[in-house]
Amino acid sequence: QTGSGASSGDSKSSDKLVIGFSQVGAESEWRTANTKSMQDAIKDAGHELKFSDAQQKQENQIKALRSFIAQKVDAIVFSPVVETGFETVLQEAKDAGIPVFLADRAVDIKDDSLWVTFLGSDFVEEGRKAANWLVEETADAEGDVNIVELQGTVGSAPAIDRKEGFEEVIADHPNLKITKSQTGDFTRAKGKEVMEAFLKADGENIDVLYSHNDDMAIGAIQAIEEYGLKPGEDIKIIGVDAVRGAFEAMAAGKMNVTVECNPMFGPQMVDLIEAYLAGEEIPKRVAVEESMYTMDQAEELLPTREY
Ligand code: GYE
Repeated sequence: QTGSGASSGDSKSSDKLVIGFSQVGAESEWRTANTKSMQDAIKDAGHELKFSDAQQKQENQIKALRSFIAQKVDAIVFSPVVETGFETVLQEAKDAGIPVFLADRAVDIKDDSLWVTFLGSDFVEEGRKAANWLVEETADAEGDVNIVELQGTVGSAPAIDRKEGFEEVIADHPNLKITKSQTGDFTRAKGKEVMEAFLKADGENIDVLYSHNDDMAIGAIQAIEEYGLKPGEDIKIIGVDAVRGAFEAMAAGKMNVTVECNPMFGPQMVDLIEAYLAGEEIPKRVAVEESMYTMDQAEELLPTREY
């Protein structure tokens, strides 16, 4: 199978491609870095990009995908806001012979013929890494460790999976307790707002914040300071993404750890699209490589961070 689509002619796949990219939004530092990585990679490869920002709304994504199909693009890159509800539109893309490449977030859809591959991080593993850090950090703790959780966007793969991985690990440590958990929609503003509510309800009893991304953690850090406590000391802060803002907060002693989720996979995605359209076989799941970083490494690594 060449995958170049019945309607798009013969040797197009080796030349300039038109690629439609339906992005989640611009909710976090991670997201803006990811958008730039994709834009740069597509441009550098000499292809044309049609970009659509969904502003974290599923209905906007469905419209964008339909518009890409109508424009007969050669390939669609799709970062789904949430996991469910995309069957119909993905079937329409398939019927039109347009290959869909899932970027960053997965879908929860049985028929895996509706996309070519999923390139993204292992969010469950990220949740486990965050919890494993906490298990070690609190090894000598006497009594309960009260954790508040800022969840990502409701129904999104990273929110579901980061919660799952974290809970899986702390289940073996009954003194580690999630006392409050709410969505902050992956944004700083919402992270701050929800943390304010957590503090108001239970301020002195919060030992740890587990935030599904760094931006919400950074918002929460502000709330904690305004409340009169020391983030990083009075309340330990765990984030995910490893964006520049997290390194700055760690270097200032206000954040303890961030689990890396690497958004710079634009070149890897373009390679996959080109390979597929050239008739090569592509694995159904491709992982992005990543690590994790602590406060004591922040100053040294900050200048080397790409995002
Ligand atoms: O962690 C968060 C962003 O889907 C991995 O989305 C991505 C997540 C990322 O808003 O900052």
